[in-house]
Amino acid sequence: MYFGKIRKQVSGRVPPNQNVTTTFPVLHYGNVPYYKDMGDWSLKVFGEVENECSLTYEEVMNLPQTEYKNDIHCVTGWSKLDNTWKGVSASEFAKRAGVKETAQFVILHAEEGWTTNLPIEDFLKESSLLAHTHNGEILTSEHGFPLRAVIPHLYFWKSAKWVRGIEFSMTDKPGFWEKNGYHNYGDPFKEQRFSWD
Ligand SMILES: Nc1nc2c(c(=O)[nH]1)N[C@H]1C(S)=C(S)[C@@H](COP(=O)(O)O)O[C@H]1N2
Ligand SMILES: [Mo]
Repeated sequence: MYFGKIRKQVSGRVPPNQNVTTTFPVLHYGNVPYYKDMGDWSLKVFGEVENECSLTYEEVMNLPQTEYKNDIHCVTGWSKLDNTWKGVSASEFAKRAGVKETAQFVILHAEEGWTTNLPIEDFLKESSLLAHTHNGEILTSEHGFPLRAVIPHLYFWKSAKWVRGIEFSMTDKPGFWEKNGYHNYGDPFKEQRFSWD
């Protein structure tokens, strides 16, 4: 039946035990950074790369820009559909720095030493980006201004806000939530919420 089909499609988009919200909740550990002068901001790309580099805000904004529409899924149970993000493709940073073949993991470093980890294949996926804009608006400080990761196929805690460093690593380095009981990978469709899932 027509209706049944539609419903099935919609539910297929939402991972198990998630509720769709039209709001945009704010979730994080620690303080929101408010920048007065973007001259104090930089993004370091380091680790298993040929050319470690530090990019200014202006340099990041002048990199090739990309737009991607996706759904996001927070481990606390909300999903938000149809987010349009603008920013720089994650693979652009890998290309620029010249990632070595020895790199197997990416560690995203945010303000206050907060980190999260993911396999390099997940970071280099076409849908992964470092975004500065959400649904046509520059990110608010609460949502990660000036730059946040968006890794939509994993639970949203992997999408680090206030990113200041992209580390390519030979070894995996569990980040803040991963050390505090969350799953190391975090596939929402497999409900990999906690380390024991
Ligand atoms: N730097 C940093 N990034 C972070 C977090 C954090 O504590 N610090 N929390 C994560 C979690 S648990 C979620 S659900 C999302 C929430 O993003 P939002 O506040 O924009 O909805 O940010 C992720 N990124
Ligand atoms: Mo979260």
